[in-house]
Amino acid sequence: MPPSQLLLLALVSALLLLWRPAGAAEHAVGGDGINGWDTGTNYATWSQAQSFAAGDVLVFEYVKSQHNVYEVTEAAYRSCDATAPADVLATYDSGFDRVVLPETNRTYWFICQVPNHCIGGMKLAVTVPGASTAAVPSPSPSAAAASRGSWTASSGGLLLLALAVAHVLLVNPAG
Ligand SMILES: [Cu+2]
Repeated sequence: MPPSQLLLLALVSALLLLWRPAGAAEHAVGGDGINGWDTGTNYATWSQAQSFAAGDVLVFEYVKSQHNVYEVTEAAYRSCDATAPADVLATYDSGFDRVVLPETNRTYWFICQVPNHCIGGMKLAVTVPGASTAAVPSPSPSAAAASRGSWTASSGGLLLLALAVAHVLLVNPAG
């Protein structure tokens, strides 16, 4: 395969990774792949690099029976102790768990409940921000949709630009 085609492939692949359809985004916890949810990932760093909106989906992917996902209270998240039933809000153990973040202005707390895994770092806090001003409790659905829409439009522009560049490179290969 000539270098120009490889470049095009790389460009398209990169754009596909960046691409998000309008509406709810999916977040592969810890990155794509079967070991996204494991003991070797810094989830504070991962979470800070994401931006979450109400309706977004967390996807926890891991080897079933080696890990699990417990949505817990903040206290249980901080102590890594989810033995009190009242501290457990939801549990998942399919190995491919999709968890919707329904509300704005709320932090969601997750741990792996397998012994010592939470202490070992398998704990995730995700905050869905509220409105930017304190006077408005939550953004209206139309405002949120408009903001998502413009984001998608700018992605579309980026895609077209990159395709145009790739086309020029293909038509006039440097080498
Ligand atoms: Cu685990």
